[in-house]
Amino acid sequence: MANGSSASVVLQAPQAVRQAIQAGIVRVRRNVEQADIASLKDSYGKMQARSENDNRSWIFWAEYHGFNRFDCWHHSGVGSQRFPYDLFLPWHRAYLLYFERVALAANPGAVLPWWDWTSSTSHQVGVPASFSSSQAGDALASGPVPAGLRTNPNRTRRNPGSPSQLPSAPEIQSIIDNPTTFDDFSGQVQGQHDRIHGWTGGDMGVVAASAFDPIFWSHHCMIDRLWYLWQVKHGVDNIPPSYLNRTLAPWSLTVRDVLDVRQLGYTYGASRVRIQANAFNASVLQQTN
Ligand SMILES: [Cu+2]
Repeated sequence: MANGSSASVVLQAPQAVRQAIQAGIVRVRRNVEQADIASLKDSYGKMQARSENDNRSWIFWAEYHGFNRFDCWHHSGVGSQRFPYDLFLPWHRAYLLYFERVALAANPGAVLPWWDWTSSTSHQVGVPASFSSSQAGDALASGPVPAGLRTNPNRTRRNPGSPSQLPSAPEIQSIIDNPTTFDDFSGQVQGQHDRIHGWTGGDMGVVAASAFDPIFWSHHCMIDRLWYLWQVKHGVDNIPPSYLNRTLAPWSLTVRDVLDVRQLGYTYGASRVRIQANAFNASVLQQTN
């Protein structure tokens, strides 16, 4: 497929998502410990094998975050610019959505799984075993880095801390339960997010390189899930109104567009979900197992 035509496939993805929602079915992002790991590995392997000039490649998508485009939002900033608002959560939600469309195109079973670093398994093994194969070039254990970043080693590396230092489930639950503002919640979640990047170490500890590591996507899936859980508890549209029409550059999606994950065609946890077409308010959603 030529690059030009695959670009339009990716950028028109919300149309396909809309059709899936109108059919009454959305995909379910699962815990890494219950996910379809074989499909994910197949998909990531295909993306990693593509040339970095191919807009369906691993490197092309990772480069939105750090080297060499640096479009990501962290702590009220993009690159060296600072703003009086913080799009960390909505920006990464859009980013995961587009990345997942590419992963699903490579293998329809490659729904992004979340890495629950609070689970008892994580507190024993640290980085999930499925992402820690010692086989050279394993598509979940490491990802390729572009020659412009460095040539040796040409794949990502980690240097994780002790599993006992990972956040506890009660610690994270208290952040979700605590009634507070969106900005305060976002700041607290970013603090935990930073902590996991640092704990994982190696390339995950560096903004320029982190998105090339396959565990990045499941770490951010966990972060997106925490926002989802907070929204279920405190309101889907619980965000300053001035945020709603801000665009999540370089994409044309706005903050309003990404508030309701079920509008985006996915949810967390339940095996099957029915949704009323064009529903925006969470109160009209019906979840079935
Ligand atoms: Cu991150």
